[in-house]
Amino acid sequence: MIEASELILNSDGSVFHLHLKPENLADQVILVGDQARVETISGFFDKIDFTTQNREFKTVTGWYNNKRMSVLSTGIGTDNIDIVLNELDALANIDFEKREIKTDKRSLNIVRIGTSGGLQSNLPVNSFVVSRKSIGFDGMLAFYANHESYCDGAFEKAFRQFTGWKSSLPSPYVVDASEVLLSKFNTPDFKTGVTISAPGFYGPQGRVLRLGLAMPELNRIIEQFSYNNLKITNFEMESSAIYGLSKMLGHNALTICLIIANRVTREANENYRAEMKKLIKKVLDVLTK
Ligand code: R1P
Repeated sequence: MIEASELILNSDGSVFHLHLKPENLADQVILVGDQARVETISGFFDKIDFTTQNREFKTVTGWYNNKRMSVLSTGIGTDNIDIVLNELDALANIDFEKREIKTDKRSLNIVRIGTSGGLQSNLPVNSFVVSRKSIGFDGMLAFYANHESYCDGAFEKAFRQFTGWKSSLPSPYVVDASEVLLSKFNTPDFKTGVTISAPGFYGPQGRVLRLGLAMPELNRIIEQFSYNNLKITNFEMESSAIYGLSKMLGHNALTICLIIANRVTREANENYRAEMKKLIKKVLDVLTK
């Protein structure tokens, strides 16, 4: 029995932050950071069954190409992802009436469509990047027992050594995407890469406005790093926790990002919404074909 304080349900029976009941959630889930992107995606739906919002967590469940899907906004950061992934899993795998874990487990397909900054000069603004692996600078997964067995320890070690990682910073963790989802996006429209999730937009991604950095050369070193022919391609703020918690809870996860800035060439496209719409349409089509 999971106590009321550990799994908080609202008086209407919905889960505490997401305000969803189990029947509101489709097996195909699309996560976005921005609430406005939920509207953009559900604008492609043929039919809408359900809409709700609490704080930054806005959800629309509907149908695209005869497939039911739920699109929901997570807000920014892996701390929000801890809430979203745990509550999505609770909706799928905990009986809310008995407050017990179900014996038959439901596995969700979780695809994040995000924006991101490029870390290689050959990755122009407006590219679509699928994250084969995510590197978490955020430290969130370390709060969970046995998380190491879901991570790529050899990659982590090589990265720490190459960068001269400072022990005062959270130790980076590395988790793989779902192979099943990754294979669907193996087409010329998408580049594949390795994505860092940072626990901040400025210092943790090497941006200097008024404050100096603990590791001032880190982005330049990251650009040089390669391991088993994999280069680090981009920075965003959610994938590591999505990949880590999905793997631990038995869900499939993949992140696909539109590159809206390149940190090496110093370009940015702040008017990215038309390109984002193209990416959304492509992803929806791949997921439903
Ligand atoms: C930062 O501006 C936000 O944009 C990126 C980052 O991961 C972070 O959430 O993704 P979204 O556009 O999906 O929010």
